[in-house]
Amino acid sequence: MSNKYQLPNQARIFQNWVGGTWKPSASGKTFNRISPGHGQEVGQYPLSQEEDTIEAIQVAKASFEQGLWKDMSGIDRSKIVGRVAEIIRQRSEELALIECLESGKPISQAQDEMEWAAGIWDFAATMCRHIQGGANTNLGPDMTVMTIKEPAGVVGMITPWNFPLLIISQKLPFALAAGCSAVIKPSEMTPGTTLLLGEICQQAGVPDGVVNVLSGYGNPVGTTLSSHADIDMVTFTGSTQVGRMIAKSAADTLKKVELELGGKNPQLVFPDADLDVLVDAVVFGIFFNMGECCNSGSRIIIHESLKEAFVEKVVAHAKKMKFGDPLDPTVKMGAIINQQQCDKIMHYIHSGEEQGARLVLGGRKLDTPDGLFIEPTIFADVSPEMDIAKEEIFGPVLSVITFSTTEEAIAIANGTEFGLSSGVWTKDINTAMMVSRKIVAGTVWINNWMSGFPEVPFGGMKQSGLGRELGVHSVDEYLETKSILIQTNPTAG
Ligand code: TXE
Repeated sequence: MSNKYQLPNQARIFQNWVGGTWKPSASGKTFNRISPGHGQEVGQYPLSQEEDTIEAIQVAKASFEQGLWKDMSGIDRSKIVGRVAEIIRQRSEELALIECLESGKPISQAQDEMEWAAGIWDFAATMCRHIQGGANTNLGPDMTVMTIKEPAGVVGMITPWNFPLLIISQKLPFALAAGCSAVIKPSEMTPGTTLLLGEICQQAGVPDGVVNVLSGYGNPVGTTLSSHADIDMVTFTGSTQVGRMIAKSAADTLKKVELELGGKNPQLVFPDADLDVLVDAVVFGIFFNMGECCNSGSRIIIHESLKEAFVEKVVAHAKKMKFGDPLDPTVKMGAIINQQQCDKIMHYIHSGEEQGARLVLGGRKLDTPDGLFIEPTIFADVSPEMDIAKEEIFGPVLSVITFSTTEEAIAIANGTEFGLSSGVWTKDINTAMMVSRKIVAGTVWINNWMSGFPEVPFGGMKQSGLGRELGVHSVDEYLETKSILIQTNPTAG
């Protein structure tokens, strides 16, 4: 099979997107990105500082106050947001290649991600036409109250490296549907597609200044966004640790805060589950995107009667998965994002061995000259108090834990600081529903893992986040409610 995706001969040069035009950083300084799958420089980006960030905030604020976007009718905003989806599809090969090279993810998964992202813009386009408030005439004959919806203002958006275009597409189109302006800081590992999204928005018809994108580091760009008085709301996806810092920093100016954070997601497997269906979903759920996924199904909590059969099947299935060069269209698992993340994953693998878990697959970092690869890794005989059972590894490491009673399974599932996603595998609807109600998590998948639709809300309980993305109510996160109380027949005294 010929591969239309090739490693480019030279790094692509990117600029910031501010006020509808490409701009270097004020200092002229840049930083670069080495592809984790090939060890080659693939991008150069402006090293933005506080002054670049403040300039972008002022541009966004001016666009908001001028009302070029927020005062446009929902009908017109809907057409423009829908055109963004079309352009993402038209440019999907270019965008997928950038994501594959910057992140190390397999090209086939990068292609799928472009289609998911476009699908979210399609959905958000419909939401533009559903922004409306209410009226109350139940407060006496001379009192009419209107509640109207207004955009929250200028939104700072800070995103991670694991699904760059998808994650910004869970935020920006809904903010645009609400009428907001935005300043966006993608991860310093993977800024390329988000910078291009600024240009795509302009091509679709978003007025200049409404969408601004800056490349740079968490400090100073992210910290300026989370603390600046002219940012009305901050939305963040990333680590729980940085999420806490952002919430604290936003507190000084009492911004709205929306956070999508980490997960240590359990899948509960009951004795009547169909092991063949389950094994396929488990392998996908843990090794998809190299396990660098907040929704990674990293904990299997399985009834003790199924353990040995499950371990045998899951290991055999995982061994069939091809891993290697992210540009190979048949590869299912590519490179780890960077050396630091590799070290973190290897630290957890060693801790699993030291704390007495049984390594049944993988466990090694491969010494390739130009890439950061860790084998698909599975641990059996994991107990709930081990670090690999409690902490987010964010890598291709599956932990298999056993239970004997349903109460015990639920207690193990709920026994971490996280509450993002979860799963239940059983043919018994009573068990499925009872467990779903008792698990503390924003999502429960029954007999599937990681299905998702723009229509379905997504987000975390406990320390996995604040607020929800996607779904028909996601636009509400970017709206303020104003109550207007109208007295008719006013009388003195
Ligand atoms: O994330 P960070 P990193 C988890 C995962 C991973 C760990 C570290 O466990 O191993 O986080 O990854 C910006 N103020 N997840 O270091 O640091 C930063 O520049 C404002 C889970 O990449 O959270 C980037 O744009 N912004 C996760 C973004 O925050 C700051 C996805 C995310 O960076 C900042 C990724 C600050 N003080 C990693 N510090 C998920 N839930 O999907 C950094 N940033």
